[in-house]
Amino acid sequence: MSHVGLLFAPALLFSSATATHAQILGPADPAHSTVPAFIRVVGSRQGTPDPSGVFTITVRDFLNNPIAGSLVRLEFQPNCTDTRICAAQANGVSIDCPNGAVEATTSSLPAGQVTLIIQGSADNHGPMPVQGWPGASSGCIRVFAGGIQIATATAVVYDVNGTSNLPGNPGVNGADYSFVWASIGAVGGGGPYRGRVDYSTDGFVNGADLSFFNIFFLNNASGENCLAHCP
Ligand SMILES: [Ca+2]
Ligand SMILES: [Ca+2]
Repeated sequence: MSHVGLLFAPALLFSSATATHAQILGPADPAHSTVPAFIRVVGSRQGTPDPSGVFTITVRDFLNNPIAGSLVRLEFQPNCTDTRICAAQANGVSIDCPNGAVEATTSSLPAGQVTLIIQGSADNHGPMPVQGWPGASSGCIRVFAGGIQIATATAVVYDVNGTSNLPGNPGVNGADYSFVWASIGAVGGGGPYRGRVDYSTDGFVNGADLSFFNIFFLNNASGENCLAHCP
């Protein structure tokens, strides 16, 4: 019996060490995880998501160890009141449409990272109020990893009238330019900050944002967008 006990002892030790290691790798720590402060919600061209919308989230624990296999969830609703994500997203991005959220899992190589592009629109259309169309300020996207909120991010949106898209009506076009121009003018005239038009991602809305939008517009990589959106 004693021989059997000796034979099993190393296996028990290894098992104990593995369990301890697994406990160290979690949970996600907001202070050590990395999330961009601004996330660009874009369209597509010939079915390919606009690469200018790409961003990376890195999930780490309190010892700065990257966590692979962590489920990252970005909740646009209920706080991003003027953003509507597309009902279908690119490969690797799952969608919880009724709750206005997307999900993806961090990889093991590079460890703890997930790289995404999120497609969607804003829902401005019709006559603009003097103060500009209503919408979210900063930090409306809530970002979770493994069920723990690790950050918030501001949603920047280019297809500002996208929920009124019809077949044959492109994503980002001259109509959006006019809407953006008017929105920025409304903020300049005393209206509240709207994250969707902060294209320079500096926390302010002014003429510089129109220049940044123009560069994006001329690049024409979001000239198409989805017709079906989530709530
Ligand atoms: Ca549009
Ligand atoms: Ca800005």
